[in-house]
Amino acid sequence: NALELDLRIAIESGDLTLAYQPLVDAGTHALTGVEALVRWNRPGHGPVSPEVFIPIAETSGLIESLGLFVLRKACETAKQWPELNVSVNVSPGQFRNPAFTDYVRYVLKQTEIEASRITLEITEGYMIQNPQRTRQSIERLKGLGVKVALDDFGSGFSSIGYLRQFGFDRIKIDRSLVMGVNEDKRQREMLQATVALARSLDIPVTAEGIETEGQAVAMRLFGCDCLQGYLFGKPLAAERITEMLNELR
Ligand code: G
Ligand code: G
Ligand code: MN
Ligand code: NA
Repeated sequence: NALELDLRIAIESGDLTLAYQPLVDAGTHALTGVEALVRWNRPGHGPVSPEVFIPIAETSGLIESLGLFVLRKACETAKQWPELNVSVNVSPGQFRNPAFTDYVRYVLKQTEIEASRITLEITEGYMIQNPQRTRQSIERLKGLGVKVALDDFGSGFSSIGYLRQFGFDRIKIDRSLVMGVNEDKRQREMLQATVALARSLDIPVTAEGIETEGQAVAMRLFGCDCLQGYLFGKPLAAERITEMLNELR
């Protein structure tokens, strides 16, 4: 179909861009990293959300080249920001590919980025279907020196058991949970317990979707060491991140 064809052309001609959303220290609110988020301005149509085109890339065999583009671009850009960690989303279709570790190794080498500054974010859906292979893939990726984070925790079927068994370096609490932290007592208690549990396994926790000071204070109090959300910054062009760093330097 037309959308798929346009997407194919966009990937081949490098017509996708990345936006970078600030990640801040929960205590000082200092910028510590960014999450890369892919953007596509479809000619003649305007911006298309990754929520729309990532699933299309998954079913049409484009996810590998799209993912490779995003990873390479994020690693190249990260070289300008030696003080920041850079997170990159990995979709199930990429993660499922047995060659995924090989191409991560290749991009790390090609871009000469320090592997420990890269975090790969994985959502839980795939893990539950293939726990054994997931564990192996995570181990191999960690062997390359990159960090691996569990994204969108609490949004679906994630079980506490996975946290321990898969060796994640970090978990990211889903925005849908964080939203209600100061409104609903039950949700607040569940969030608190979830963060405490991750902490008891020595896994650092990021809270996503922070939009108010109240949410920032609460999530810090519960033990999150890193915060992300519109309160600290929307996804921004790379140039804006560079400007922010220049003001701090
Ligand atoms: O950037 P935005 O908030 O519109 O992202 C919507 C969804 O698309 C989120 O779930 C986000 O994780 C996902 N997404 C954004 N960029 C990428 C990417 O480069 N790769 C993958 N696999 N998912 C992405
Ligand atoms: O699934 P993932 O966590 O990768 O999704 C990232 C998406 O969440 C991005 O599309 C980003 O635009 C969106 N996002 C980030 N912070 C906020 C926020 O504070 N509020 C809302 N509504 N969306 C956010
Ligand atoms: Mn993410
Ligand atoms: Na998320």
